[in-house]
Amino acid sequence: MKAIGTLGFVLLMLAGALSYGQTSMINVYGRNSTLLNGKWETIIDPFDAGIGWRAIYKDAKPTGKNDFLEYSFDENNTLNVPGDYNSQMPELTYYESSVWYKKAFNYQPGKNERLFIHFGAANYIADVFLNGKKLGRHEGGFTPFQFEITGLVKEKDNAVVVRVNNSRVKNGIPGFGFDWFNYGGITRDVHLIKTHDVFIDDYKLQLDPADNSHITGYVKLNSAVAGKQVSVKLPELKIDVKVTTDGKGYAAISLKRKIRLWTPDQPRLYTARLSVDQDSISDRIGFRTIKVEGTQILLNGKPVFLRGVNIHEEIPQRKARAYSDADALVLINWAKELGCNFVRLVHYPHNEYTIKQAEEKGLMVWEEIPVYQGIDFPDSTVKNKAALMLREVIKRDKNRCNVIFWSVANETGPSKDRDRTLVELAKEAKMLDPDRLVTAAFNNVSYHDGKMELKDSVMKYVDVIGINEYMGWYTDWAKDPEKVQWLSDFNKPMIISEFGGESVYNNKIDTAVKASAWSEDYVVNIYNNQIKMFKGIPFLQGVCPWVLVDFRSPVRMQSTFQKGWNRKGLLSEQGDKKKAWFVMKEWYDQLKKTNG
Ligand code: GCB
Repeated sequence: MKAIGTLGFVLLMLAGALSYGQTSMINVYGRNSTLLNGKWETIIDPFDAGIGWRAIYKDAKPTGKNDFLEYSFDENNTLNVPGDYNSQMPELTYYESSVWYKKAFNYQPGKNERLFIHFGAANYIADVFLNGKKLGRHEGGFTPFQFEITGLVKEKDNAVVVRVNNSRVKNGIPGFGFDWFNYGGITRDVHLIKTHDVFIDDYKLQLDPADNSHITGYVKLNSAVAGKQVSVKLPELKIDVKVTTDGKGYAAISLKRKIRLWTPDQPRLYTARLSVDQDSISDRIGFRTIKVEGTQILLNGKPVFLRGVNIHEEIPQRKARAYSDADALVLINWAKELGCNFVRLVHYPHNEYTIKQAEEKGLMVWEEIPVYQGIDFPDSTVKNKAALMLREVIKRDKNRCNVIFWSVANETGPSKDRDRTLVELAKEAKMLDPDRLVTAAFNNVSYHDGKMELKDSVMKYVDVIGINEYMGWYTDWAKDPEKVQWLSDFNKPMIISEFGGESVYNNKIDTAVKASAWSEDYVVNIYNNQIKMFKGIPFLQGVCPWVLVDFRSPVRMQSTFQKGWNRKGLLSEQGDKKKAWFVMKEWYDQLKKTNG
């Protein structure tokens, strides 16, 4: 493993002190695991009264006739896991507080077996208990965590109790305010993972950035045992080798093969199987390189233009957070239909199904941590929380070859504390994953006399600059779009990571009512103008319309058109294609023809 620098070490230590959940082992879906999904019994606790003397986590039962317990889990009050709680009961629609969950399970331990409980994500703070004992806490709504429960678990009637609280917190990531729906609950799969004493905690397999026929990487065991033989097999490449761990339980992998590279047109993946003793893990791995050279982005050594779209993790027709493979398919298929080769998954790490569907279908991915507008940068805990999330998502997804960017922020206003935090996060991402690109979405271009100037000292520290600009919507054009001149001192690729405008599906221009706002034609005009402008930006290497589909947002309170929805979707909340969809699709189809 690459040595971690002092900064990394300090961040890891501090982050460890904040979150008592263990960082999740990699690739739960490729392990010996069972799902603990389904109906969980629940208690709704708006005042957080269950943590004090009521001690809901003890899951107590009345001991006699005069024992009037003021709570009880029971089979008549259940919620589905995975799934946000807001969409499951009308009275929870705008709920932002605690819900207690309980699931009973039995377990037959095997010899030398270890057991872990693993949560794909719970928004925002989760406190986890097993049989009345606290296992720990995890903060952050979009990254995985786990607890070892070997030795605590019984053969019968185990009760895992989780308090999930989705209150927005000032020093949270994200902070108090954000433009999406605050779905709370156990929003992703829960697994029980069985391992043996020694198991593979982490691994990486990738292409050497300097040599397309060289697979490099490592395997890392859960414990620092030397001399363990780890088998690495990729049958389609006729790889069947053994590597031996050093005193840190780490073994490097280095193999020469002729490989068919992963590309958006031919997203080739290879089955990989790693094992040590009786413990094994399987994955599907793709190989590609991603680099920046001057103002170009090179995929497998060739310049690529990113035809993207922004996606939130929501199924609008269900007014719910997306959580399953079927949900992932809906979102990813829409992006494919639009002609994309790239998706920006905003503004937080999405579930693994989505990343994998994108990988299989040939979509490159921008992953982001929720360092969003309104973050409380002066609070000293904020940087550590953000660093921990970054570490959790990089650990989880570093083998997904379609992930090309780690984004450390979206639209944060410059200040000493912000600058320091973002620079450290960018360095941290590079240190943890040196061969991927680091980016961030900035919104502070200065527009004057028809000139757009990239201005943010942090731009120096990212590989690719993302710019969110809303010309024609939040900002006036002031000049013909094709004449807008973009200026950058950075000699780096730029992506327009957001642009667009709001319209209601089928809303025709009504000039009698104010201007022509909220109409589809108004937004078509924005898109046409944007495309005219894009054609003249020399260092532009990709665009991402905001946003694939209308999404729920409590801050969108306009009562005739928005009604609680951000209407900048290319699709309506029912999936109807708005006119702007066709503008984008036509341009993307042309680009594909000319650029491949
Ligand atoms: C932005 C934000 C995005 C918002 C969007 C909007 O710049 O990054 O989260 O939803 O603008 O619609 O205003």
